[in-house]
Amino acid sequence: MSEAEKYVMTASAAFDFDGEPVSFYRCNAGHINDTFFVQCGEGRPEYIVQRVNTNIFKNPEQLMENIYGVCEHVKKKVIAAGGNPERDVRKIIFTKDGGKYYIDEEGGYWRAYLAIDHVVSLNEADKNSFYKSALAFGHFFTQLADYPAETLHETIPNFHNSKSRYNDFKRAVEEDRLGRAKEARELIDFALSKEDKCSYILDGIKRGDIRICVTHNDTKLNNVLLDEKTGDGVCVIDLDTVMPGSVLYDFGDSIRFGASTAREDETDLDKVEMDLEMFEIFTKGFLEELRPTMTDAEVLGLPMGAYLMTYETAVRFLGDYLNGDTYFKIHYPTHNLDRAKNQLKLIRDMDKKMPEMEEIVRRYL
Ligand code: ADP
Ligand code: GN1
Ligand code: MG
Repeated sequence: MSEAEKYVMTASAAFDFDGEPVSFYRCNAGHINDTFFVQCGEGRPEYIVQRVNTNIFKNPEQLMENIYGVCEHVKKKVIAAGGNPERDVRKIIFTKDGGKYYIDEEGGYWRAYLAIDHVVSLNEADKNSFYKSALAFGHFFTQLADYPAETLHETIPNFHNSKSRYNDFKRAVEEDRLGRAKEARELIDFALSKEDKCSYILDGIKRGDIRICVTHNDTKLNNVLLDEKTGDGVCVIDLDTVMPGSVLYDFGDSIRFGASTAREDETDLDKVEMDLEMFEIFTKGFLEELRPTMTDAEVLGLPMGAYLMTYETAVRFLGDYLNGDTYFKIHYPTHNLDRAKNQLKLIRDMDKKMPEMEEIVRRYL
């Protein structure tokens, strides 16, 4: 039994569930938190119980304040549009004494949500689900367009600052704490050679033609729940990184994950490519929702958004490998190295396909 599993049932008992928790199973999809589905017996709702990764989210109180604010805001939009506030937005469940967290005896922070029925969270995209995810993430962005951004805490500073990601990576290479750099020299040199690309979004923001809005910042496909039958977007989840950012971040991260022809940790790199048809499908859905509010520079910048979100993820995986795997959950010793190789293969492919990606977005000008 893992460290977190020891506390799932005690933590669950602290929340104001409809029924008493009787069983649980772990969800292995996310790389950050410990996530469990908890059952309360026949005919009772199911719940998501999560131990927050406080190694990463240093201020869980502020984190939950953000999430509560965002969920309440989205809930109002859902109700105004005649939607279902128990399904179309994450429902936070409080503890029996009204708190947003249960703290276990080792200081672990636990929170709970209502689980949503008849939905899927996918790790690989097909055309329909990818298109629907684009509409869902685009719609979520719209729902937050009037959210008071200044009230959001920065849960992870410089989260999508590509330059600072580059610098963190360079530092990890220089420190080479575990002597792992020698086995990844070629990969490291390739990653370091892309330094000049890192200022693209930052320069646009400085010029004012790329706006700062409230963004999700972690829009991979498994962070949106889709209806199991129709594939329609039901609810955007994983709100830990909702912070001010650029629309290019949300577009880019979805492309990085969903428009790849293989999973993020596929080790047969011949299988890893940027699928231009999927790129086009996502672009269509995303811009159907968001084009009217976007600047031309943002539309033109979408391919670089995809490029930089992939690049950031690559150097974060590789940096984490060099640092001794302290950030992302891994399932075997070289998992982060394999993920980095995979993401950098996608970068090589995008280096070739950039003209076609640019051609696709130009149609929306
Ligand atoms: P992490 O930060 O670790 O990615 P998430 O909040 O994204 O944590 O949760 C991890 C995974 O748990 C998600 O990718 C999704 O597959 C699953 N999950 C989370 N909440 C729900 C939910 N309400 N219904 C169904 N699956 C969920
Ligand atoms: C993490 O939390 P999860 O698994 O949905 C990470 C993202 C990365 C992603 C790579 C808070 O997302 O930034 O892009 O892994 N989340 C955080 O798969 O760092
Ligand atoms: Mg997640």
